[in-house]
Amino acid sequence: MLGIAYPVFQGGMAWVADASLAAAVSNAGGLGLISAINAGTEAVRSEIRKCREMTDKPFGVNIMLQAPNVAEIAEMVVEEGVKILTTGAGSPAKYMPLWKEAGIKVIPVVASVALALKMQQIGADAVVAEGGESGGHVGELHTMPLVPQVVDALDIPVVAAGGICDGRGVAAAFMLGADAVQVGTRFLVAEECNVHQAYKDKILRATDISTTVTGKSLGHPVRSLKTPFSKSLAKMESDPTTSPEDIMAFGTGALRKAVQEGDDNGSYMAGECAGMVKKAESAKEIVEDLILGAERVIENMLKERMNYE
Ligand code: TUI
Repeated sequence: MLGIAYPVFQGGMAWVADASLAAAVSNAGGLGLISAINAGTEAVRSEIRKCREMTDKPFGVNIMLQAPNVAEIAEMVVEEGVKILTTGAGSPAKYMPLWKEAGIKVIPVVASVALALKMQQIGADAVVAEGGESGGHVGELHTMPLVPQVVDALDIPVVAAGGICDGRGVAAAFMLGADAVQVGTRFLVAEECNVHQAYKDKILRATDISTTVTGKSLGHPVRSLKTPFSKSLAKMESDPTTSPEDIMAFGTGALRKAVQEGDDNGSYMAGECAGMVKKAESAKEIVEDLILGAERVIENMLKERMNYE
């Protein structure tokens, strides 16, 4: 459907996923995605043009639907001839006619069966079913129960996301019925990923219990690394004298500060599998490890687990 060699999407991580990372993943045979949350519509336009110079392979753009300039971005991607879109943090229903008219493959990220069904009904080409193991804005369900329920409910392809970080996770996603996977956290440390070195170091040092979810009280649950910032945020949320506006103000701009400045008062969004990310590699090495690792465990499974000769 998308013209990619391997069923691996790179997450369209806000402030992180630029032309450099997206082109590297697409050149490796996966689907690179540029995040449209960035320094404005024109900056995203220029990343799209840059990416096109860096790869002749398919790539896409991720649109975060709560972005203030989302209507402008929705038009801009059509003008730029973008062929593949993913969306997150809401329903893209309003923009569907425009994008379908332009022949764009639209792949919304969903966190429930209800939204997945609605997306299929309004013409989505596939969905990404994202579990709460993911970094960033998360839903309530987790990958293991979410993916098979979405697969059973839909006729269109399903991409599994949330907690997938190596070949075992890719194989597990296929076992759940997914047609492809989306991986974010592991690409944070890719050589072609332009986040601040302090961000990469925090991911490389993370353990299994290094992430936490804040923002539930605001209706914006976000998974990030435990830092002084996340602890302050959690404390504000449990303090009845702190208003939601104060908490919002405290969180505003925190992701950008982490990504660009490596600031300790930033929000280091990351998935639960941060503890499995042990070394910096090229995007190509990551894509190959995901695919070859999956092949290896799938091939050995019947022999090792089911006593087949
Ligand atoms: O969107 C994401 N992950 C994100 S967006 C983001 S940007 C941000 N920046 C600062 C603060 C907070 C966020 C960081 N990470 N993932 C896709 C995703 N979409 N996960 C869950 C959902 C979702 C949840 C509910 C999609 C739709 C939905 O339904 C609500 C509705 O409107 O029906």
